[in-house]
Amino acid sequence: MERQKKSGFVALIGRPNVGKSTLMNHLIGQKIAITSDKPQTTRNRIQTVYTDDRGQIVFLDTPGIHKAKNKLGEYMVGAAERTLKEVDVILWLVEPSSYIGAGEQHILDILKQVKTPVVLAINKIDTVEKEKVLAYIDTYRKAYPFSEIIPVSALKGANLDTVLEVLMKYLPCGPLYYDEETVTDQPMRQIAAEIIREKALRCLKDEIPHGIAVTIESMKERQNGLYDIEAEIVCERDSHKGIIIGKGGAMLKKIGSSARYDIEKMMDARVNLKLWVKVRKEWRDNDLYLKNYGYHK
Ligand code: GDP
Ligand code: MG
Ligand code: K
Repeated sequence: MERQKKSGFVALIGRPNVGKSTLMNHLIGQKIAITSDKPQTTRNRIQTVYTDDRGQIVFLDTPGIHKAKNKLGEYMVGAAERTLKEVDVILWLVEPSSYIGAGEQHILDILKQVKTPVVLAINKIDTVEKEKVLAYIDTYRKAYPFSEIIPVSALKGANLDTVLEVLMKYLPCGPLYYDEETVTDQPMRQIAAEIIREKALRCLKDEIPHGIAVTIESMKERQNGLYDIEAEIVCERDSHKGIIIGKGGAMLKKIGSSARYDIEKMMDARVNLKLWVKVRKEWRDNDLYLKNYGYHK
C-alpha cells in the first residue's frame, strides 16, 4: 500500500529583504517569486507549490509583516496576519543576529497570538562565521517555543533539504491541492506586473522611493502565439515620471526590454510589451486607488 502523502499550506514570513523570494525561487528552481534588494517588492501574495514524492507544500509568500506606515502598509499587514491563522505551518525567515530588534519583536508578538507551529530559518549564514551560528540559535530559542530552528542560506541553497523535511513533518496527510506541474496559481497578469515592477526598481536604483505600482492594462494572444501586453507604471510625482521615462525614453526602454526578456521566459512565448507611465498623486494613501490596483482586504 502506498504511504499517505503530506499536503498543506506554509506561510513564509519575515521582514522585507530577509530572503523570502530567494528561498522560494531556489525551492522551485524557476523565477516566479520576485527578488529585489529593495524591500516590499512582493505586495501581493504569491502561491508557490512544491511537490515531491513525500507530498506537496503550498507556500504563501506573504508580504513582509512590519508596522504599517500608510494604507497600503495596513493592507499588507492585515493580509499577512490572516494568513498565519489559516496555514498548517509558519516558516519565519530572519537575518543572522544575536540581537532581537524591534521588527522581530513585533513579529514575535503576532506569533504569540496564533496556534500554528512555527519553524524558524536563520538565513544568510553564508555571510557569518560558523562559530556564531549557535549563539543566534540560542537567542531565538529563548525568545519563543519554535518547533524547529534551522540555519540556512537561501542564496546558496544550504540546508534547504532540512527545511523541506521539517515542513513535510508538520503537514497533515491529505490529497494534493495542485497538479505536480503547478508552480504557482498566481495569474499570468499578476506575475507579469511583478516582473515589470522588479525591473523598474532595479533599473531606477535609488532614484525613486517605493511609490510605484504596475498594472497590466491588457494582455492578448495573437493567432501566432505572440502576446501583446500593455502595462502602466504608476508613480506619485511628475518628477518621478520624468526619471522613469529617462532621457529620450532611454530608461523606460531599458525597463521594458529587461522585463520583456523575463516575461517571455516565464510565459514561454514571444511578447510585445508596451509600457506607459502615469502619475497618480498620493495613491498609496487612497482607498479607491488601492482597490483599483487590486490590493483588496
Ligand atoms: P525578500 O524581500 O524577503 O523577498 O528578500 P529577497 O529574496 O528579495 O532578498 C533580498 C536580498 O537578500 C537579495 O539581494 C538577495 O540576493 C539577498 N539574499 C537572500 N538570501 C540570501 C542568502 O542566503 N545569503 C546572502 N548572502 N544573500 C541573500
Ligand atoms: Mg520578496
Ligand atoms: K503561537
